[in-house]
Order: sequence, then structure tokens, then C-alpha cells
Amino acid sequence: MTFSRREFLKNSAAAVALSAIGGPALAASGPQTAEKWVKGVCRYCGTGCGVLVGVKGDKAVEVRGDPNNHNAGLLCLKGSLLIPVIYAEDRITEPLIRRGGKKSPLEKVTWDEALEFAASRFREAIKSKGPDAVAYYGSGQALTEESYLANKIWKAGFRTNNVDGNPRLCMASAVAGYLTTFGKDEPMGTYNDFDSATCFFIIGSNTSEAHPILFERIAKRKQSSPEVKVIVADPRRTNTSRIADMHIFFKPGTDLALLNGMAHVILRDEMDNNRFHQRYVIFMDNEGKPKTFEEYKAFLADYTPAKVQEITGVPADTVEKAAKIFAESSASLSLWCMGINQRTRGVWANNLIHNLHLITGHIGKKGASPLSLTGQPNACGGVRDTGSLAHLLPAGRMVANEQHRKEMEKFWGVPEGTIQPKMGHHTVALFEAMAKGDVQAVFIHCTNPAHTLPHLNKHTKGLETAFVAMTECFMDAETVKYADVVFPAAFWCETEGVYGCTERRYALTEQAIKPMGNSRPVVQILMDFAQKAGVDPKLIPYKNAADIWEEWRTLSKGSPYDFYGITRERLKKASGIKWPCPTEDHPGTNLRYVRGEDPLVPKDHPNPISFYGRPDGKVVVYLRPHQPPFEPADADYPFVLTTGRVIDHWHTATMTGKVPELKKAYPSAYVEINPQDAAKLNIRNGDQVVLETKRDKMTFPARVTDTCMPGLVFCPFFDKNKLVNRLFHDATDAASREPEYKICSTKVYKQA
Ligand SMILES: Nc1nc2c(c(=O)[nH]1)N[C@H]1C(S)=C(S)[C@@H](COP(=O)(O)OP(=O)(O)OC[C@H]3O[C@@H](n4cnc5c(=O)[nH]c(N)nc54)[C@H](O)[C@@H]3O)O[C@H]1N2
Ligand SMILES: Nc1nc2c(c(=O)[nH]1)N[C@H]1C(S)=C(S)[C@@H](COP(=O)(O)OP(=O)(O)OC[C@H]3O[C@@H](n4cnc5c(=O)[nH]c(N)nc54)[C@H](O)[C@@H]3O)O[C@H]1N2
Ligand code: SF4
Ligand SMILES: [Mo]
Repeated sequence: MTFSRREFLKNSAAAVALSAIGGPALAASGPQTAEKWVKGVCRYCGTGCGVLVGVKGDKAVEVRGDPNNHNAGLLCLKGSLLIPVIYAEDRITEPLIRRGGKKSPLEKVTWDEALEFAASRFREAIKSKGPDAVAYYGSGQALTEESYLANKIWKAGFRTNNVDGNPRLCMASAVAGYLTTFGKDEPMGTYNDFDSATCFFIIGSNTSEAHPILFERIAKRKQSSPEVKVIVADPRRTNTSRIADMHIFFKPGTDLALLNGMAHVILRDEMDNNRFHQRYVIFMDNEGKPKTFEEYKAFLADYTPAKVQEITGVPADTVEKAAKIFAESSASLSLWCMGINQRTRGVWANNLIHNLHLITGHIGKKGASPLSLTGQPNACGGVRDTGSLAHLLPAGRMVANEQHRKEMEKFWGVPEGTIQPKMGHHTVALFEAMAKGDVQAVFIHCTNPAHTLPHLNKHTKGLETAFVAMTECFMDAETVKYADVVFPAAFWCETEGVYGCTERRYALTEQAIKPMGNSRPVVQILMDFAQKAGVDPKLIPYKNAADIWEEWRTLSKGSPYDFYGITRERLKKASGIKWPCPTEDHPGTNLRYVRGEDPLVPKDHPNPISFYGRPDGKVVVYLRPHQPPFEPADADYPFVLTTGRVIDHWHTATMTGKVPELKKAYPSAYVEINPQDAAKLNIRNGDQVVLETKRDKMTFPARVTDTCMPGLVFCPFFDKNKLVNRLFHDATDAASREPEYKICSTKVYKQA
């Protein structure tokens, strides 16, 4: 849908006035310059803010918040500064190849030559070692149509399940958490819950920097309703804790004890919701053995507030208070992100958050929900829902399940037995297999692994060894150094496709301008590549992204992901629709699993809630003991190093680094260190400080601040000149295989 300028101004006058964070940056080009407005979604985070792109002639000139989407016209600074990214000087506009191996220079070639160069290497790899010699490494930033298509090409076309991507580094633990507890992935709540919640329990999420527009909504809610309580549990005193009634500092990696401690207090003081858990919950231990409620209580006996204080460092009465606020509020909403997921016990930590909701009944009603925040704009819709990971198939199906494989083979029109029963390599294993030569050719799309994988010194070997074909928009992405072929990708509003954000909301970005230079939409690149690489053309009968959406929507029909009602036409009109949405007249779902709200629950269901993800309708409270992180601090490496984000940069800064306002705010990496530690080590602000881990050592300027608790140091990971991931191990969660980027041990000392 395009808007005339007049319509736009009419719709958004109030919203623009509110656009406090986006405001100043918008002044540069001014609304008067845009001739039309094209609807889309912000390129960056999993908040999924709606945008309107202002176009003049053949150029995009301005970005504004969509007043009709959940963000009500607001954008954060980086969202409002997307225009200069499109026109960055290092945009890749021609196909590039390295003819003479990794050390030779990249040369401009025709599309045909680049595609054939890549395809021939894939054909050779498959011929010499079989289908598992090739792989796809994708992204939660790729469009849904791209991920769905790549998944189909690799799993049904090449016949390998080596399809993984950066959501493995990000949301895998949340996925496994929802699956183990509820039997189905994706949250049951939405952002609407923010307006009814009276307790926000924010754990391991720096919402204010990583999901700024959601944070604004929480802050506003708190301001207008003083009874609302905000609890922030994080080993750093981040900007998010600015609005907290209670900030719980704890030793990194001890969340499991804290969460069990809160459950202990809730049951001890009978603050649980007996009727709720008797009706809907079963109890299970780590081996999947059923347990009784009494056994669960006995298990929690180990987590008295005093014991929790010993493990976590949180004062016992803080544990008591947090439990009481959570249990006794009228509606508690938990929000979490990488502080919980990027952990060797990330899945367990997810389960323990769900436990708190299930024993108190804070679920299935407005404002009460365990709502995992998604990082990337399309990790939910594009990767989790389409099943573009090594163990998954579309719409909640699993590679290991014969029935599921048969269903997909039938739908895709390929012979039975086409889809391999063995799971593919998860990310860390994939790069290991590339280094060993087991995987010989990889197609990398919309992600920058040479910067973001853990234990980089080890895993860049995979990129050095395997043949790497990749899509990219920007020349300065670290992975380009390892590429054998670079396909120039149309960027964001130069093409069209659907994103699905945190709240199960699908929204369409429409094409606003032409792809720059010779760049092309990635669905086109994937189809041309697949055909040259020998994939049966019958598998890829599409003219464009809209055709792929049509197939995917049809496939969802009758599944627990049903969004058959979300047609392309509806997406053009609406600013996002939340699934389940089985019919074209269905408005979308806010409270999943709730009778009368979720269309997949029969209207005459005997219970007000139906957890249809599990066969018996009963969801699971797990008895998960506390376990320490993989590499806690010790006598030789006495500090914990943690990594994460800053508000003004997106991951590897290939985009935000091009915007002067953002670059100026954070020009380069640094290390945050607590004043007590700094004093002991004679470190002052700006001093060069060495971080030395078991893998490597690097130097950063010090920021002496009480953000980190004593014993903890923090580095952001956006800076390609300081690749902090060289310091990290690559230990992963046993179930989700997500790496523990949040904790490794390190020495800290002033550079001599
Ligand atoms: N500005 C900006 N926003 C982004 C992104 C970006 O690059 N830049 N990326 C997006 C993506 S993909 C993601 S995944 C999200 C990530 O969003 P967040 O997870 O909110 O951000 P992080 O900075 O990775 O880490 C979150 C917090 O985890 C805390 N933490 C560290 N160790 C522990 C621990 O042991 N326990 C607990 N409970 N917490 C701990 C850190 O102190 C930090 O405050 O952000 C999304 N939004
Ligand atoms: N130390 C540390 N490491 C981490 C994390 C952490 O917390 N700490 N977090 C992890 C997490 S949660 C995540 S999600 C990952 C993110 O890691 P990555 O996905 O590797 O990082 P990005 O910078 O988002 O990479 C996106 C790439 O796609 C390119 N690109 C941008 N737009 C387009 C487009 O339209 N088409 C194409 N084809 N390419 C495009 C960008 O230039 C960039 O090179 O990092 C992980 N690594
Ligand atoms: S909060 Fe996220 S989606 Fe919204 S404008 Fe900012 S970066 Fe974009
Ligand atoms: Mo992420």
C-alpha cells in the first residue's frame, strides 16, 4: 500500500509529535520532499516496528514510524536513520568472485558467471562426497520467502539437512524452552499484554538498548500506572534498570538458582495457584520421568533464600520480595533475551521462567505471559516457523519424525525418502565440519559469521577451508574476506518480503525503490543458483516472492501455525497480522491457547485454556537443578567476561557504522569495569586494559563504571577491529546447541 503525503500527515500528526527519539534525525530531509510513502518493517530488531518509507523519484528519502502498527509511529534512532545505510559508499552492486582461491582478489563478473562458478562447486562437492557435503547458513534477518525457499532447496532439492543459521546463536534456547514446556514453539502473548501487566519481570534482557520501542512502552505504562512494578534481574545495572523498582544483581550464570529460589518461596508461602496447576500442569525431572507436586516441592527444598544467596549473591530477602511481587501481582509478564538464552543451560533457564508462570497461573490472561523477546526482525517468522534449522521442518515439524517428513515430501511433491532422517549440523558443528572438509561448500545468507561466531580463532578455519558463496550488501562485512563468490543482494526496501516479529506478527515490507546497481532480490538469486546447481526446476516454480508466500500460507493450513488467512493482499493493507489466523476474515490472535481468543481452540472446549501443543493438553513444570556455567571465574582467570549490545549499533555495524550520528555515539569497542575492581588493578578511565582468556588476549580502553557488578567485565561486540569473539569458547547448551556468549573467564590487567 502506498500513502499520499496528505494521508500520511493526517494519520501521523500525533505520532510524529511523540516520536521523541526519532525526531531530530528526521529533520534532514523533511516530509515535504517525499512524493509517496511505502509501508514496511524496520530493518533492525525483533520489536518489528512498522515504518513508512518516503520516496521521491527513484530514491528513498526518509523513514518514519507507521502510526498504524504497534509502535504507533515511534522509531528508535537507528530505525529512523535507515536511509543513509541504503546509500552507503561500500554497497556491493556487482557479482564478485575469487578465481584463484581465497588469497586472490575479488573480481567483478557477470551474474551468469558468478552463479555458474558457485553452482559448479556445489555440484562437484555433492558428486564427490554426497549431499551432506553442502550446507546453507542463514539468518533471522532474511525474508520469510528466502528462508522458506532455501530450506526447501537444501532439504528436498539437495537432500541435506545442513540448514542452520544465526538463530542458533540467539533464539535456539527459547525455541527448545517453549517446545519442552508447551510442546509448541512461539510465545502465547503479545505486546498488548504490556498495557495490562502489573509486574514486569525482566531477566537477562537489556530491553532499553536492544528493544527500545518496547522499553518505551513499559516506561510509559509504569509512569501512568504507579502500581506497576518492574523487576530487573541482570548482573549489569543497565539502562533498563533505570525504571526498575528492584534491580537484582547476581553472579553471572546463577539464574537457575534464583528462579528455583523464587519458586521455593511461592510454594512455601502458598502463593501458588493450586487450581491452575492441578488442571493444566504435570511435573517432570530431567530424564522426562513424571513427578508429583510433592516431589517438586521437595526438590525445591534445596533452594531456600539463604542457599540461593550463597550461590547467587542475591540477599535472601530480595529473593523473597521478588517472589512475592511476581506471584501476587494481578498480571505478571516475564521478558527475557540473551542473558537467558546464550547459556550452556539456556533451555533449563527458559523452562524455569515458564515454571513461575505455571505454578502461579500467570498465563493465558491479559498481561500475564512468559514472553521471550526475539532479537532479529525475522527469526520467529522466517526461521522458527519455516523450520529453517538443522533439526526442523516447516510449521513445527521435526526432521527426526517420519510422519513429518512424509507430510513435507507429499506437499513438496518429491518421492518418499527424499528428506534425510538425520539432523543436519547445528552451527558450531557445521563450521567444525567445514574445517575438516566434511562440508565442502556453503551458501551464507544475510549473516556475518566471521565476526559473530564464538571461538573465532577456531571457526574461521571453516571459512578458510570450505568454498564460500554468500549474499551481502556491504563490502566491509568481515565474512567477505573469506568469500569465493559474493552475490550482491538487494537491500531491505529494494525488494519485498514478510518479517515475523516477537509477537507472532507477520508484516510485509513492500518494494519502495529499485535494487541498487546490479544487485538482485535473494529469492531470484537462490532460484537461479539452485537451478544451475542441479535442483529439479519443478521444486522452484515461482515467479516472485508473492508466489512463495502463497505456497507457505497454504502449507500452514490446518497446522498449529495456521495463518492461511494472511494473504498477500491483506498484508498490503494491514500493518501486520498475528497468527493463528486460519481464515481471511479472522483478525489475528492475541491470547494463544485461550478459548474464545485462539481460533484453534474449539469454542466449546471444556477448559478456558487449551494447551494443544501437548497430546494430553498438560504442560510441564520441570525439576531443573542449578548448574554453573561452562567456564566460571577461577584463581587463574578471576573475572567473568560478558558480551552484548549497545543501543546505536546493530551487531557487526556493517549498517549502523555507516551512519555518522550512530558511529559517533559508539566509535569503537571498550571494556566496562567496576570502580572497585579498577581501583584494585590501578586502572583509570581510558587506560588500555588487557583481557586474556584461555583462547587469546586483546586490549581495550577502559570505561570505569558501576554498570558491571564487581568481578564482571563487559565488551560490546560490534567492532570489527576488536573481534571480541576471539576471546570466547564455543561451549553450547546440550539441548539447543546455542553458545554461551554471556560467560567466559578472563584475566584483566592494565597494559604495561
Ligand atoms: N541496538 C541493538 N539492538 C538489538 C541488537 C543489536 O545488535 N543492537 N540485536 C538484536 C538481537 S539479534 C538480539 S538477540 C537482542 C539481544 O538483546 P539482549 O539480550 O537484551 O542484549 P544483550 O546485550 O546481548 O544481553 C542482555 C543482557 O544479558 C545480561 N547478562 C549477562 N550474563 C547474564 C546472566 O548470567 N544472566 C542473566 N540473566 N543475564 C545476563 C547482560 O548484562 C545484558 O544486559 O537484541 C536485538 N536488538
Ligand atoms: N560476542 C557475542 N557474539 C554474538 C552475540 C553476542 O551476544 N555476543 N550474539 C549472537 C546473536 S544473538 C546473533 S543474532 C548474531 C548476529 O550475527 P550476524 O548475523 O552475523 O550479524 P549481522 O551484523 O546482523 O550480520 C548480518 C549481515 O547481513 C548483511 N546484510 C544486511 N542487510 C542485508 C540484506 O538485505 N541482504 C543480505 N543478503 N545481507 C544483508 C550485513 O551487512 C551483515 O554482514 O551474533 C551472535 N554473536
Ligand atoms: S525498536 Fe527495533 S524495530 Fe523498532 S525502530 Fe528501533 S531498531 Fe527498529
Ligand atoms: Mo540475536
